[in-house]
Amino acid sequence: MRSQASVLHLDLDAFFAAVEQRDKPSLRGKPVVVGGVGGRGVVATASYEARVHGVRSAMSTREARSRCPHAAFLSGRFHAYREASGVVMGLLREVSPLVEPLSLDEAFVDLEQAGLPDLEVATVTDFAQDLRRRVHEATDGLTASVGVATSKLLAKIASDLDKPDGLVVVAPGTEQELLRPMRATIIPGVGPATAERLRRAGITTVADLEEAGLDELVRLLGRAHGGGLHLLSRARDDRPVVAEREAKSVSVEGTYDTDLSDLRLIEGLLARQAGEVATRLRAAGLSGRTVTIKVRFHDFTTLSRSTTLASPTDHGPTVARSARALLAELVAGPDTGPQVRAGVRLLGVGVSGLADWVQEDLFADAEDDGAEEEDEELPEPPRARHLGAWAPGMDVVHAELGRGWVWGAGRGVVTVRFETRETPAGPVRSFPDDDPALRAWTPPVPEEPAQDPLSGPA
Ligand code: TTP
Ligand code: MG
Ligand code: MG
Repeated sequence: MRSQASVLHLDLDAFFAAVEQRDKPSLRGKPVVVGGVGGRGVVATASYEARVHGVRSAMSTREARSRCPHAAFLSGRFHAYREASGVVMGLLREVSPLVEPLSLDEAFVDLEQAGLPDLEVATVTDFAQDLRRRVHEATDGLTASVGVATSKLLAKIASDLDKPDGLVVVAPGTEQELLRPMRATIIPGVGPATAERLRRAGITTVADLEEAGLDELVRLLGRAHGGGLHLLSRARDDRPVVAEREAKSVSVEGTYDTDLSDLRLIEGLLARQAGEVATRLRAAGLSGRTVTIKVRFHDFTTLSRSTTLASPTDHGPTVARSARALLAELVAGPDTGPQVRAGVRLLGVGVSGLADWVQEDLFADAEDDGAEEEDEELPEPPRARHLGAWAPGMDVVHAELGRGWVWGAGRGVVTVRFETRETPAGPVRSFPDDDPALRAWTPPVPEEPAQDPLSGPA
């Protein structure tokens, strides 16, 4: 454990919902729920106004609607969340070269590298307040909660203690005092199964963990897990803040007795492997952005091809679609095409660049309703499919009335509220849902300019 409070953890408040409230002035101060809005949708997050009514992440949208019927239920806008995340991470990297993002809305920052005059509690407190103010300013109004402590464990716990819009600095030497009364589940690695096993042994709080001691924890949970918990329950945590986390990956591959040359068969096998990879990702609560295929030819040369998605996925059809596109590139290649046709003896699919949380695929509702995971015909990208469908919350632009967002749609009518981040709360108007004056709006700046060779600096 460090002797000074030099680890900062920042987490944005009600992130997706806060971005929606920022961009939709009429929803500020109101209950907002972001998630899958269809019959089997799940809540990604809720504004604090909706949480008062008991709405929580991962709850079914159906349940959320019954608890808070007057909330605005919005499907997400990932372009806006990625943009806001980029602004915040950029700001953090300005204050320290050592920033470790954990998800779109949270990161550790190593303050030893931040060039502060010292790391006394008063100094880091002022620094953290200033950082929160700068995040608010740079994002046009999002709030962040921050924890500062001697370790990652305590900094992350601290950032959650005074949410939303809070700051907690844990003075060095007070860590165990803070942890003792907390539930054992506050310690990472104490999931529901471990918690139940501990509970049966009479262990429910961190103080109980501490009293149990190393031998008892090892007996209950095994050497690695028990040993780890023993240390963490005593606030002993030396894990460094690392800027580039090792890209973990999940992959599946198969070798074949006879060389495969039937393209349809190869595609089918890739799709099946993609499904297995996705199942493993979901089982581990992981998702990743980079999809890779690996192919070994009849002459044993092996090559791999990768592609990077706009957002992390753990969805079989999405992985399969990317894998198939990569295979198509190989087939089209002047050198690789003939090799594929001459026969393939190993195939593999992997996903890497894993997030340690599952980013809800907010558009997955419709896909999960069908049996598309097994379907040979892969679906269109969800985003494109839904663009015509006027999903609630999506950005639109009207030829005369300008920009707004879809308030609701159905029975051939789409209702739009005309307002943006920069305007006051705006008026609501309805249109036939095939009105040619109304179209989906996407941000003007390409998010990955590298993909478009023509969009260099003018
Ligand atoms: P969190 O930081 O866990 O939650 P939050 O920012 O919405 O609220 P809090 O104030 O408690 O920090 O997650 C960040 C975003 O990640 C969240 O806004 C939506 C998304 N998310 C999901 O899509 N599914 C989930 O199950 C969770 C927990 C989050
Ligand atoms: Mg958050
Ligand atoms: Mg978070």
